[in-house]
Amino acid sequence: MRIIYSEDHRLHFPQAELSGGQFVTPFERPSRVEYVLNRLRERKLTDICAPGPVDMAPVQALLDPGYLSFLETAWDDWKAAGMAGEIIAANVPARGMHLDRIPDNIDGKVGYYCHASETAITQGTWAAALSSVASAQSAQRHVAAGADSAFALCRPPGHHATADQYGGYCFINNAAVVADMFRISGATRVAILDIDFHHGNGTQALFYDRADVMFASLHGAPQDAYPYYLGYADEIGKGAGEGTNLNYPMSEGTGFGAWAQALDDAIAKITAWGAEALVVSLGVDAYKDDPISFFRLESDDFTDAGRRIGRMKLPTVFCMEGGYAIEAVGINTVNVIEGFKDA
Ligand code: Q9C
Ligand code: ZN
Repeated sequence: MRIIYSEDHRLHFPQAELSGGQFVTPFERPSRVEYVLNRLRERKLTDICAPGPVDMAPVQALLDPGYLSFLETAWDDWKAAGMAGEIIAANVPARGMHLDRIPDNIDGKVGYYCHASETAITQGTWAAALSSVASAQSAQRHVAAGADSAFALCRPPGHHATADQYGGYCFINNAAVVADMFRISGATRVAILDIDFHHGNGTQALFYDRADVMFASLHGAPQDAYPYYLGYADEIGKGAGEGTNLNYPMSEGTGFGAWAQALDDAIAKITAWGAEALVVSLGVDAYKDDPISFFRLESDDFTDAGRRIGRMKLPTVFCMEGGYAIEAVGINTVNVIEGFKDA
C-alpha cells in the first residue's frame, strides 16, 4: 500500500495544550508520526512518498474562505497585536451572543474560529496543516488513478475541523476533503468511516445535509467524551442528507465485542447504501492504554478491524487521525493497514 506523508508536519508543535487547567506538552505531538513510520518500515511497508503540492481548489470548495484566510495569517496577526505566547482561544461566541458577526481583533477572531481551546496555533501550524491535507490529496489521486488503497499519514489530524472552526487538534478536515475529491473525480456515493475514539464532529457537520456522502462514526458517548456537544445516535442527517449520518456512541469501558458489532453494522449500512469509495478516519485512540480515551481495544483488535474494512473491497483512502499512547500508535495503526491488506 502506498503511504504518503510530509516532514512538514513537524512545523506544527505548540509548546502547550490546555489540559485540566494546566499547560502540558500536547498529546498530539510530532513523535506520533515517527512511531508509525518506524513500525511501517519494521513491517516492510516501504512504499512511502512525499505528497505533491497542495491543491487549494478542493479545499476552498469545501471550507469557508474567511476561515482559511484567518488560519493563513493568524500567527502574523497575533504577533502584530503584541501577543507574547502561542495562540490560545480565550473567548468564544456562546448562547445569547452573536454567532455570525466576525470581530476585526485577532483575539476575537481566534475565538470565533475555534471550538475547543486545548488546541494552540503556532508559527508553523498553517504550513503543517497544508502539508497534511496535501498528503491526503496525494493518497486520493493515487486511488482515483486505480490503486486499491493508500494511507495518508496526516498530521495534524482533521476530523474535528468544520468548515469554519478548528479544535480537537484539527485545522483542515483531511478526510472530508478526500471524500469531496472522490465526488469531484466521478464517484456518485462516497462513505467516510470514522474509527477514531472521538466523534468526527467536523466531518459530520460538513456533510450533514448531503445525500452523496455517508458518514459513520464509532466513538465515546458525547455525555462523557470530547467533543461533548455532538455525536448522539439521533443525529441522522437533515434534508437530502437524512439517513446518511450514522453515529455509534459507546460508553466507558467498551471493548472489542461491542465495538466490532458497531463496526459491522456501519460496514453493512455503507455497503447496502452502495458506496463507491471509502475514506477511513483512522484514529487508534480506542486502544486500551490511550491516555485521553476510554475504550479497551487491544493491539490485535486493530488487525481484526482492518480485515473487516478490507472485506468491503472498496477503493479506500486512510487518513491518520488520533492515537496518543505513542509507543503503541505505530503498532496499532500498522495493524489496521495489515489487516486490511490481508482481507
Ligand atoms: N486533556 C483527535 O483524536 N480533548 N483529537 C483533550 C485532554 C481533545 C482529540 C483532553 C481531544 C481531541 C484527533
Ligand atoms: Zn481521537
